[in-house]
Amino acid sequence: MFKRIKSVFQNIASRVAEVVSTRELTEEDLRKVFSDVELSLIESDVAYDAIPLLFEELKKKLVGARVSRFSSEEAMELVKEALVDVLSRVEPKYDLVEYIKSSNVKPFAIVFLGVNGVGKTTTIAKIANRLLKTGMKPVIVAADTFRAGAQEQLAIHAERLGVPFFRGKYGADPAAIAKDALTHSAKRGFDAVLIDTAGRMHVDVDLVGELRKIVRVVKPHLKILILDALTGNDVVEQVKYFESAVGFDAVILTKMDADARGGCALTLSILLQKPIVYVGVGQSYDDLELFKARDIAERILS
Ligand SMILES: Nc1nc2c(ncn2[C@@H]2O[C@H](COP(=O)(O)OP(=O)(O)OP(=O)(O)O)[C@@H](O)[C@H]2O)c(=O)[nH]1
Ligand SMILES: [Mg+2]
Repeated sequence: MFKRIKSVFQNIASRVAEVVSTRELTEEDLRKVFSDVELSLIESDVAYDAIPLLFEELKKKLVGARVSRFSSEEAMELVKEALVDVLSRVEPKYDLVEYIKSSNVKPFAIVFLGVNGVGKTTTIAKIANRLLKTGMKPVIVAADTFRAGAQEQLAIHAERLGVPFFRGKYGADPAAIAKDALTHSAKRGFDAVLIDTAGRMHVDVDLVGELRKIVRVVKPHLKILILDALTGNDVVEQVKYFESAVGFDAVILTKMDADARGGCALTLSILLQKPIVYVGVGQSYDDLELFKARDIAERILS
């Protein structure tokens, strides 16, 4: 995991260590280090636009720093703390599932958004699993009446988890299905309604209209954008796209376990300004973890 970004940050840290063990680090020193590693940062999926901001953040912590002589460990620690600061910008204040449980909102409606294949359906199953474990009763709704097989896939998860499942005919109005599911869930005392939507490609204007309608009709308490850590730089485009299509409140970053580059989380922590409520770390239901800035910084600089 994170092999690429790891080697870039180890390089930054050792270069910083070299300086701070003899004298205070200047802005110029750091600029030099950054210009040397810029390409490697980009190759690790750190978005180009994120680099100047990353520089500014590290500058706050590192410029003027001085450690005792020959202590490269202390210098590493400084870089790690700087990284924790950066990643903390997207760390959630609450565990979402705990938050739903403690809110008085019932049923709590969440619409999940994201382009094709990022892991929406899998993540919904993971969230349902987490809700079940805290004693809540979720229902799952397939508001994807577009892609063949989408509803069956969700139905299989629902059955395995023992969670009620709502679906409509192919081509039916997803907003109407979602609304029905919500009304039904309110009557039956369910705690949360998890709404899966069709994966949207950038060019699909019709699907944008459909998404807007779902949001207008359902009035979800949360809209969560699912992003795939393997997407690379396009992740920034996806954020912009969904922001302008319907907006969203939080992100779940999937496939972190398979991410050899590692820059995606860093890019998001700089450009997103919304919390990453969970990260996906595998294909089974329990593979959903809280986003913890310190854990990730430690994985990068271990
Ligand atoms: N390794 C790993 N694989 C994941 C993770 N999350 C999802 N996947 C896999 O990614 C693939 C796509 O996941 P789906 O949940 O079907 O994605 P989707 O966004 O619903 O796709 P569409 O409905 O086609 O838009 C599946 O093979 C999942 O098992 C994760 O955190 N780690
Ligand atoms: Mg799906």
